[in-house]
Amino acid sequence: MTTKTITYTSTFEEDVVKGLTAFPKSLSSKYFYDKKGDKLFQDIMAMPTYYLTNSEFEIISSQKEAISASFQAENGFDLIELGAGDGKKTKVLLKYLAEQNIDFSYLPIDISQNVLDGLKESVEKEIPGIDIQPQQGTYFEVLEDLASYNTRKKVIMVLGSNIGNLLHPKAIEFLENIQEGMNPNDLVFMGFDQKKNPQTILDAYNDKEGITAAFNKNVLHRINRELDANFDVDEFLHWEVYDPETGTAKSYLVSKKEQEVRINKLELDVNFKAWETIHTEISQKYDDAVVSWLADEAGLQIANQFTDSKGFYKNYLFKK
Ligand code: AVI
Repeated sequence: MTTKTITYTSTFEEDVVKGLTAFPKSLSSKYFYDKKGDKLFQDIMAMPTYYLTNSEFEIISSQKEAISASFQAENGFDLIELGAGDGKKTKVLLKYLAEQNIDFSYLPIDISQNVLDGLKESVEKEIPGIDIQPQQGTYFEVLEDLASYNTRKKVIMVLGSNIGNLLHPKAIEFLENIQEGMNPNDLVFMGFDQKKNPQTILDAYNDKEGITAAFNKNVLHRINRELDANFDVDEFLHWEVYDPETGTAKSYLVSKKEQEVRINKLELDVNFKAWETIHTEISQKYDDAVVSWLADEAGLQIANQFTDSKGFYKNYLFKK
């Protein structure tokens, strides 16, 4: 018998093999975000049922004075934003800081140079004179460099409840990596979506228009395109569950029938039984006790918190 060894040319390939040959099957939500996935996520953020955007926008708009006051330092500060995106919410804060003549630099960090170029252009147009220094890279690369940004106070900002896509041990690791790059006066300003009526959460992740379904299924389109596979995407259902006890929302793709999928580039055949699942994403919802536990595990403390009028969402300020 001869066994063929395939050398994987990317972690995407490796993760697809691992995820689709495991039981139960899974694929990481980080692979949702190609060009089409980025656009679908923008569309999700614009849906009224995806309340996270409006809640965080309300917090920043209505409490910008108090938020800015907590960031300020004698020699000014560097506002480092991880996963900057289109900056819609951040711009409200940046505008306010600029209007108050507060001394700060804005360092948006994103994996996509495209996103950063667009952001720089729009920020400079809307806030003339702002000191913006985009940095391209993954969270991991940037966090490694964080300790070297040592000239003045750092405020590290992560909006959008992005931390919710990590299981608790990974979330602690992420917070710990940030903490390790912080000096005693540095701060973290981070959004955490809160536990609430389970129906509100299900509606946010299972819209009638099918935008979230398309976002979830995009990972299959991506495998088809990039790894020369033949997923019949219509033969998979988007399915969302929310456990109000743990606060974990989970997304699945469910095979509607028994089927075999060929992934040519990986020389892999994947068999699905009828109603077999691929777990694709978690979107964790929090309360104060859990956030305080995560912070504590990572060597951080909650210094302040800001919430919206419905209590749907919170931005916490952490210190070392
Ligand atoms: C980016 N992330 C925080 C979003 C979330 O809410 O988990 C991604 C998303 N998934 C489905 N809808 C939005």
